[in-house]
Amino acid sequence: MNLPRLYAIVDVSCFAAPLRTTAAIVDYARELAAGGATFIQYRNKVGTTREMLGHARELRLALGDGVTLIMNDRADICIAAGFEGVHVGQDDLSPEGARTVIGPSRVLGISTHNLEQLKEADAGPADYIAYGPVFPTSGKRNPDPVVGLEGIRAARAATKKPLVAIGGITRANARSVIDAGADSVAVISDLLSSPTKVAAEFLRVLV
Ligand code: TZP
Ligand code: MG
Repeated sequence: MNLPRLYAIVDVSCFAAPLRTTAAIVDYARELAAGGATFIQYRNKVGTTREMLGHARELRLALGDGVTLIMNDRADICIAAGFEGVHVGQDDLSPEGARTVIGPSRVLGISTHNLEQLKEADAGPADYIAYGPVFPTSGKRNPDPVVGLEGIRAARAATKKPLVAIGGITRANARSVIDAGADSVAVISDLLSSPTKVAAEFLRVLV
């Protein structure tokens, strides 16, 4: 698979309670797509399964074929909403379990936070491997230790699978992360202020 340079994450935690509507979440994703984002993850650590499926179905309806949608954590909701893939972490379904649920054709990604986890993921069925946090982040509760650009270089040396860097990535540091060997940068916070404009800026600095 060929990952685009920007992997935009729509994190429902970033939408405060009265604004946490399906319409707001769909609009935000549309704005990302308008800026050129073609690979978008839906991440919901705060809502119910019903809410997740409701948001996900609307996202799939609203965004055209040009956008690949990845469901965080939940292979079942990925299938139910017609998403193109699922992203699992170290505490979710194993990559093998997730692959069993989604089948051979959908995209499978996994988060890893140290070289041991990365090597294990490299030997498994994931299509791409995320590694981080690269920099300090507020996008995750209890984040693992920061791996730095040195960590990305080490991860690059340890896998030939597409490598996604995550954690604290901004327009200002994204180029350095790609130069260290990542294929793509996953971003939550830096996109929030102005999704269309910022997504386009990421893609401009990452050509
Ligand atoms: N995994 C490692 S860091 C992170 C996740 C989900 C959050 C990234 O968010 P931000 O705001 O781009 O640092
Ligand atoms: Mg997870």
